[in-house]
Parts: sequence; C-alpha cells; structure tokens
Amino acid sequence: EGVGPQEYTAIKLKVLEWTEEGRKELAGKLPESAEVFLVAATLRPETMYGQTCCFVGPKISYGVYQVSPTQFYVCTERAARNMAFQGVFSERGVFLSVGTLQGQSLIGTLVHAPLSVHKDGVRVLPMESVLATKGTGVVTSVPSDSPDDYATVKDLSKKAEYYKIKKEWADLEIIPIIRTPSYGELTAEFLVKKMKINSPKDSKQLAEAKELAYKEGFYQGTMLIGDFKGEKVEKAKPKVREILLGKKEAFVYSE
Ligand code: A2H
Repeated sequence: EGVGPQEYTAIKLKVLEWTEEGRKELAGKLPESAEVFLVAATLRPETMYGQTCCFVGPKISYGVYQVSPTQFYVCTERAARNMAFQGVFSERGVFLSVGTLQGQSLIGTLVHAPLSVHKDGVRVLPMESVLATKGTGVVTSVPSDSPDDYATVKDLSKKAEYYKIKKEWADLEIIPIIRTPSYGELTAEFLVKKMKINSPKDSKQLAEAKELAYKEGFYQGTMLIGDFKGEKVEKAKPKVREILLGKKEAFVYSE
C-alpha cells in the first residue's frame, strides 16, 4: 500500500430495486431502459462468492455517470474522473453525471452481486469507515474474509433500529469461501473473536486483523467454492478475476 499504483477489480452491482429516496432523486434523469450499477473496488475478487451486502458512506456524495446510452455507474466524482482517463467511458477524459445521490439515500437499495451465492440480491448498507478518497467510495462486503466487513455487519445487525435498516438485510448467511491452516474456514470471524474486536470503530486492531487475514488468505488459502474449488488462492485469484472481466461484470480500475 502506498507504493505505486493500486490496481483494483471494479465490481458492477446492478440495481434491482431503488429506495423511495433514490427513485425521487433520480426521477426523470434516466432513460426507461437504464441499467444502473454501483461500482465497488476490491483487491479480493476471489472472495466475491461470499458477498452479503454492499457498503456506502452515508455522508458521501455519489454521482450517476453515463457509460453508454443505457448504462450508468454510481461512484464518487473522484473515481469517475480517474475512470474517464482510463477509457471506461465513451470519450477519454470526459465524465458526464446525470444526477447525484447521498449515500444515505442509497441505503436499502437491492443490488445483484456478481458470483454471490445470494442470488436474490444483496442490500446497500451504511459503513462509516468508507473513505471518499479511496477506490470508488463503494465497498462490497465479504464478512467471511474481511474483518472490517464482519465487524460492520455484526454491528448493523445488533443496532438495526438505530441505523434504520431491516435486521435481515445485515443477517444474510456468511458462507465459507476460503480455508486457511491458521484461521479455519471463516477467517474474519476467527480473527475478530480472537482479537476481541467489539466494534467497527476498533480501527487499530482491525488494521492488524486485515493484514493477517490478507496474508494468510493469499499465501495459505484454499478455495472452498466456485469454479476453482480446491485450488490455492494465489492461483485462483487471477482466474476468478478473468471470469468477472470476461462476463463484463467487472473492469480494471487503478489509482
Ligand atoms: B476489499 P487498500 Cl474479502 N474505503 O474487498 C474503505 N475501504 C475500502 C474502500 C474505501 N473507499 N474501497 C475499497 N475498500 C476495501 C474485499 C476484501 C477486501 C476482503 C478482504 C480484505 C479486503 C471485500 N470487502 O481489503 O487500502 C475493499 O475491501 C483489505 C486489503 O486499497 C478493498 O478490498 O489496500 C480494500 O479495502 C482496498 O484497500
């Protein structure tokens, strides 16, 4: 981190159902046939089978950027600018927003998460620690393998009323995706419990857990699911990424 450019896999989560607020804010701004995608930047494409929700920062402002006459991407303006210079939109360097949405208005949106075992879609939920200055400002949640994601979904489930969400949106089943010798089949849960992390605000411990989970998963992990079940993560990771890119469910995004 911090050295040279970071190459992310940008995952396209298609909107299946808007919230009331989202619908209002975008009324009249999209063509009838529009397909809108939340775009989440990830470094762990091999974990996408385990997506259970999608995080936005409730106070972050997102744009709705035109990709083609009928396709639109939701991300921060900063990310759209970078995408424009990476040839993601039709004209290099040009990014056109047809509307803006507060993260708060996106909460509860139903989206399709590529490769996820949760085929009926997953919900957009709030995460306070999403940075507007990194990636796309959208983070797809894999609580089996990301300690941050695990701590956040547990907190959301516990305080559903406070967050004004439905508890079941945070309670989608957490399926094992990767086995490692040190942490078993649910790396994030193991580390969060072992390190006694009680809240998504325990940022120092979460940073440590994230480091451990990432290294162990990458170098020692074996896939438990999907097209490359039984293969080492190191080998499977680029192959899962190629599948997503090939199906146009993802694209390369760097910064
Ligand atoms: B990762 P790096 Cl399973 N704010 O994806 C906060 N976090 C962000 C972000 C933002 N604006 N944009 C991306 N991220 C998260 C999967 C995953 C991730 C797993 C395990 C670890 C992990 C599912 N969430 O990240 O600072 C995204 O979460 C730990 C390395 O650029 C992205 O990959 O190194 C990762 O942080 C990028 O972090």
